[in-house]
Amino acid sequence: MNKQIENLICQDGGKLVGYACVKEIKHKFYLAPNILNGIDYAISIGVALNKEILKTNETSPSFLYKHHYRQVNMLLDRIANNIANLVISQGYRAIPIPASIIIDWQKQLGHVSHREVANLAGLGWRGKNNLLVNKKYGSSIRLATVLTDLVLEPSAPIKEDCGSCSACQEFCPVGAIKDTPENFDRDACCKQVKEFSRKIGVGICGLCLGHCSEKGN
Ligand code: B12
Repeated sequence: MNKQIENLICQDGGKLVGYACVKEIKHKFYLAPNILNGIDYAISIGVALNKEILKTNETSPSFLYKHHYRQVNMLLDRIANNIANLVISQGYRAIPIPASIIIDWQKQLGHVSHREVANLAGLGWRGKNNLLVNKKYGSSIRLATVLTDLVLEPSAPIKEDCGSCSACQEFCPVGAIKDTPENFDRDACCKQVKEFSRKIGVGICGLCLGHCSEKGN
């Protein structure tokens, strides 16, 4: 089954895949317990962002990036849906979690933290910029998750961190990136995203993501 999952992800344009047991973190998911009953595993999927497009985010997010962001979200949702259908066709349950839906605007929460699942599934580590950082692509990746009752052998977690690299830090317009991910200033980041939305009509940022080393697709 793993091979079939990986082939399908690859065929659809996904670059990263990992498996995790989410039993210990599923109480944090924004889904009713009856829906999560028996659902203890997750497939984490990563799609790499286009390096050249990220370069257009010099001091503010570009319209090219805004379009790319939407397209990659659509791609991730399609991949997650296709994977869920594959798993369901084998007699299991599967729930594709959308790449980028906020269901609690006050607390800024999605159904599931894709970053936390991806971290458990060995896709990367938690960077200083509070993003999931992958060894090959840096943080220039977007993520989706498929929850399932199919028992999957968990991938080995990556025991690394950003070390002395702080390449992203100087590009954050509001200084939200500190020396540890725990100290990341989420409120300042949120405020800046709203500011970009008001000023230039692009309600995302992505400067820290594109300046995570020179990695990317
Ligand atoms: C709401 C939201 C935002 C809000 C608030 C973010 C927030 N809550 O931190 C705003 C608008 C500010 C925002 C900004 C951005 N976002 Co955003 N956002 C989301 C969204 C939709 C929900 C986040 C959520 O539910 N958080 C709930 C809390 C509990 O989880 P958490 O924030 O992931 O992590 C906390 C805990 O889980 C814990 N933790 C425990 N273990 C681990 C392990 C790791 C690896 C991490 C990072 C954390 C962590 O620490 C964190 C506390 O700060 C997710 C999609 C999703 N469903 O995951 C995308 C998502 C997190 N965003 C993403 C991105 C790329 C961005 C931006 C770069 C903008 C952009 N789109 O270009 C910026 C950068 C922000 C930053 N440096 O952290 C990507 C991250 C990809 C990656 N490589 O990590 C996601 C996963 C979307 C996706 N489908 O790929 N975002």
